[in-house]
Amino acid sequence: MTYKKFTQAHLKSFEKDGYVLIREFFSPEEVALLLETYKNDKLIKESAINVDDNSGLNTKLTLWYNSGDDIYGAFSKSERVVDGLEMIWGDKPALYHTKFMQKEPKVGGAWEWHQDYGYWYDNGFLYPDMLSVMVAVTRANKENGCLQVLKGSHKIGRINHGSTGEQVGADMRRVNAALKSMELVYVELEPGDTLFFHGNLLHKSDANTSEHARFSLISAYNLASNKSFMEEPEASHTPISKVGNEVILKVGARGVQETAHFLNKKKDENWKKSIVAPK
Ligand SMILES: O=C(O)CCC(=O)C(=O)O
Repeated sequence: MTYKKFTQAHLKSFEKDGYVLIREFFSPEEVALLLETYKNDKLIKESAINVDDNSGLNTKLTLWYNSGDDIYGAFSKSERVVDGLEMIWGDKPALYHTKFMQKEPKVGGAWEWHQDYGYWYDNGFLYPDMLSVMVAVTRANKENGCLQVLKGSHKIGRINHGSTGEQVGADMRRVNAALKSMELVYVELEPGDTLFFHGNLLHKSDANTSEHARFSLISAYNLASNKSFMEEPEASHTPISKVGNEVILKVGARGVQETAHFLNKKKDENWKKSIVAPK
């Protein structure tokens, strides 16, 4: 079996635009298995948190540290992803955390303009050598609130982010200025399509007003040498042990492991610093 590869052309796009979209980076078979696993995964559902947006809708996500030997880990540590990260950074990546995003039909909320590094900066990471990889588990389009990105906005550098209650976002004066000159792109994806995006790329998403769920697996990575000067999980600076591309189908429908450290809104005082809270 042959697998898609992250290429020099992908690297060029990532550097220029702050993101690169690779169609069918994961095969229909691999992503169908991921969706099936999620559907039967009691633990991942029980560990989900709800984050309210301004309009009363809420978006559900499960975030965990300590990626295990399950199907989610087989995706986030797969050699095709890690090889891409090594090309981007020229050095060893670490897996910061993994999120399973569950934007349910009609109720899945919006996410305000933000940069992921706008949050992670506050967690003590000195350099913005951090990025996310989003794998579409179901189709993502305008109707179900796909991701929107501002092409090239990673070059602006980090923008201040403000927060009140569960409302968080980038300084809108700067976002509005950027919107005047930068292209807004709706990232419409089919299952298995994968987006690598820079920690300083401005992005947002609208609510899911459609009848169709939008699920995605988003893994956040850090350059392993970019160790936080604050208390962050060991994994955030431990080089990833790559798993072979074939492992996804070999692991089969193994759900999230008990050893995962789930982000818990009630217990983790600083829960908001790891994710971005929607508007
Ligand atoms: O998937 C979405 O709608 C938004 C996700 C996002 O903004 C993030 O993970 O930083």
